Formats: sequence, structure tokens, C-alpha cells
Amino acid sequence: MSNNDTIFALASANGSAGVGIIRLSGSRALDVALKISKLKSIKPRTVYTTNFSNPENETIDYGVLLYFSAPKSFTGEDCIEIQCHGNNIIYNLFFKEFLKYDCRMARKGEFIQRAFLNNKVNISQVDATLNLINSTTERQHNLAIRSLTENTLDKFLVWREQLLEVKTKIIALLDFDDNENFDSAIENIDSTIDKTAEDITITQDQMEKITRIKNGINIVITGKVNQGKSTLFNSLINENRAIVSDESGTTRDIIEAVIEIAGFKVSVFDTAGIRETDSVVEKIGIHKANESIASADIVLNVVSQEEFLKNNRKIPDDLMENEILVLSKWEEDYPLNNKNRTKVFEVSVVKNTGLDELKKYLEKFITDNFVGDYPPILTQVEYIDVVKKCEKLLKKAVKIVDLDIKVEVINEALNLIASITGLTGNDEWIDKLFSSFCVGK
Ligand SMILES: Nc1nc2c(ncn2[C@@H]2O[C@H](COP(=O)(O)OP(=O)(O)OP(=O)(O)O)[C@@H](O)[C@H]2O)c(=O)[nH]1
Ligand SMILES: [Mg+2]
Repeated sequence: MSNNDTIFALASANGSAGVGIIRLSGSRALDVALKISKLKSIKPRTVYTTNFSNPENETIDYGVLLYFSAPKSFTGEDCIEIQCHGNNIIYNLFFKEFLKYDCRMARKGEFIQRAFLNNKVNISQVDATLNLINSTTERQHNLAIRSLTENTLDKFLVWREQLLEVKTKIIALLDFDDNENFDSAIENIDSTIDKTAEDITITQDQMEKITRIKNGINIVITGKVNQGKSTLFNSLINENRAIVSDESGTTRDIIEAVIEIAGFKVSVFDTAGIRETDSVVEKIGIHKANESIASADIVLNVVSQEEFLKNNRKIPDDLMENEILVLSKWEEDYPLNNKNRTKVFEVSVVKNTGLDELKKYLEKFITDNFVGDYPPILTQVEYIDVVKKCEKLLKKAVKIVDLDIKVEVINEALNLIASITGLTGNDEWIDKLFSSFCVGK
């Protein structure tokens, strides 16, 4: 397989539809278009309506043909777009013809990869396009469309500038170490490093939040066995997904459901009840439950009224910041005297009490924590890793007295930033990024 191949794919979704769009890109695209259409010549950016047929003159379909000549096309190569009737049989008949003319089916993301290699889009636009195509909520769409129109590399370029300035200043000091303003120069350098590190810290937090908005905010329901976790799960997602029974240890595995709260994509997880058990399967379930708590944005700790009254009847003071105490099966009158009431909800699914308050609180929690004026920024996990490493290096650099070592560490940070701003397209994770696209993009 080579990058000189002429590639084709369905650009619209599979299956029956009013219109289906097929794309061809590469040096043979125009020739193929002339062969399968009845057209004598094809001018760029002109709309043609034509019959499409095979060499035996059997009609494949009737539709629209567009030609975008290189380099003024999406991929930067000669591109043909065919708008036909939306139907898999028709698509396959077209593909059979293309194969005869030595074209091949595109790999996932190959069109946009070619656009990237031909400098038609930068990595920031690739990332934003992927987010746009995959967005399922308005918030995700909003972030993606902003990233597509604004430059998500800006932040990295600013940091690069600042660190290059730091580097130049350190080198100047190395050359003239009898500089009478040495101390103030060092102070100035360190303050720039500090400022950059601070900005990186803030941005890193925003990147994590953006990733959450993109991938889903996690709510994990946990607690001992038989507390009504699965019942709560079913009512939060408005569907009878998890098995509910009065048998302890009903839920063994993690069950996930995706819902939308305040315009955000939210994944709700029901987990195995925590208890001492000899069952191997249940133990695995409990282990998984504990793991999922670690990555939760919100933990719903479910304790039934019976369990609560049996124990010390006290609401713990040490609820985690993201922990909400759900006092379930709360059907007997029992007044609670506790200061920390905002994160405690008495709920009965049977009597339908407390649920609305809990849902409202979840909405508020998510809105307070995730609505923000985020800068357009790259969002792949790999970028966050780079930013984290960079932050660490800068915090280290400020403390280093030896100027030779200091400049070395700054250089390391600069190289990390360059690994993003100067991407060449050969990097392994860039390949991963392109393969996250569907075939046809
Ligand atoms: N009275 C009353 N019963 C409830 C309520 N919520 C759940 N239950 C009952 O409590 C029992 C246990 O419910 P589940 O939702 O299966 O509890 P769980 O915590 O998921 O249990 P495990 O999966 O075994 O850990 C079932 O018989 C439910 O019908 C409630 O609000 N009121
Ligand atoms: Mg359960």
C-alpha cells in the first residue's frame, strides 16, 4: 500500500438514505470519473448530473459528480465526489468498478491523513475534526467547533516562545558570568519559568476537563450489598437495565449506561456490592468496583436506612469531595441532624422521594465543575501527558542553581513542546489518531 495509490470510500453513513456520498482521491480519480460517467470532459468545481455505468454499459446509478482538482481539494490531491442514491448495493457496484481501475479502499482516516501530509490541515484541525464527528452532545459539539476554527496549538506556541526567551537569557548569563546584575537576571528568568509552569498547570486542568466532556463524566454507584444500588441506577438512567433482587450480591459486574445531564455526556456505572465473600467471581466484581471509584468524577455512596440505623447513625465528616451519600430505602421518619447536608440525600425509589433533589444536585455539581470558558486546545491523552511532563520539568528547573543543568532541563521541556508543534506525521501516536477516524474521512 502506498500513499500514491488512488483511494476511495463511502464518506456518508452506510445503509439506505436519500443520498450517499462516495469519495475518490489520488492521481487516477479524474480518469476513473470519466470512465464511469458519460461525460466527455470534467471541469473542476462544476456540478454535473450524469449516468454512471460499467464498461458493459449497465447503469449503476444516476447522480451528481463533482471534481476538485489538486491542490485545491480536501486532501490536496485530485478528488472526485459522487452523490448517488444512498444504498449499499449501489456503493458496492461503484467500488467494484474502482477496483478494476487499480484504486483501493481507503484506510481509516486516510483522507484526512493525506490532507495533513499535504499541509491542508494541521494536527489541531485533525483533532478537532475527530471530536466534531464523534460529538454526541451540544457541549461536545461546541468545544469541537471552536477548536476547528481557532488554533489549538496557540498555547503551545506561547510556552515555546517563553521558554526560548528563558534559554537565551540563561545562555547569555553563562557567557558573561561576571554580570553585575546576575541575581536580578536569575530572578527574572525564574519568574518567567514559574509563570509558564503556572499556565501549564491551569491548562492541564482544563485539558482534563475537556477530555471528560468529550469522553463522558463518570458517576459510580457504590456501597455494600443489597443497599438498592441497582435500583438507583435504573431510576437514574430511566431504564430497567440492572437486575434488582433482595438477594445479596446480585450485581457482579460493572454495568454502564450513558445519559445526558445538563447537556453533558455522563456515564453511570452500577457496581458489585462490597462485602467479604468466598466467591471468586464476586471478588473480581468487588475489585472492579473499587477500581472504578478511583476514576469517578462523582461517587454515589449508597447506604440503606436499615444499615444506617443499625450502625452509628452518623453521617461521616470525611466524605470525599466528589462523594455524595445516598441514604436509600428511606421510608421511616428519622430526622437527621448533621451540618454537612448538601451532599446527603434521603431517597426512596418505592415512595419516589428524594430522587428529584438528587438529580438536581447532580446537575448542579456537573454544571459547577465542568461548565467553563475553555481555551481551544488539543485533547488527545498523549498531549496531556506531554503537558504534565513539561510542568514537572519546569518546576524542577526553577530550583536548579547550576546554569548548565538549568538550560538542559529547559531544553528538554522545549523538545517536548516541539514534539507537538512540529509534528511530522510519522509519529506512532499520530497514526493512532488517524486510525480513530472512520473509513471515508
Ligand atoms: N422498600 C424499598 N426497597 C428498595 C428500594 N430500593 C431498592 N429496594 C429493594 O432492595 C433490594 C435490593 O435492591 P438492589 O437494587 O438489587 O440492591 P443492590 O445494592 O444493587 O444489591 P447488590 O447488587 O446485591 O449489591 C431489592 O429487593 C429492591 O427491590 C427502596 O427505595 N425502597
Ligand atoms: Mg446491584
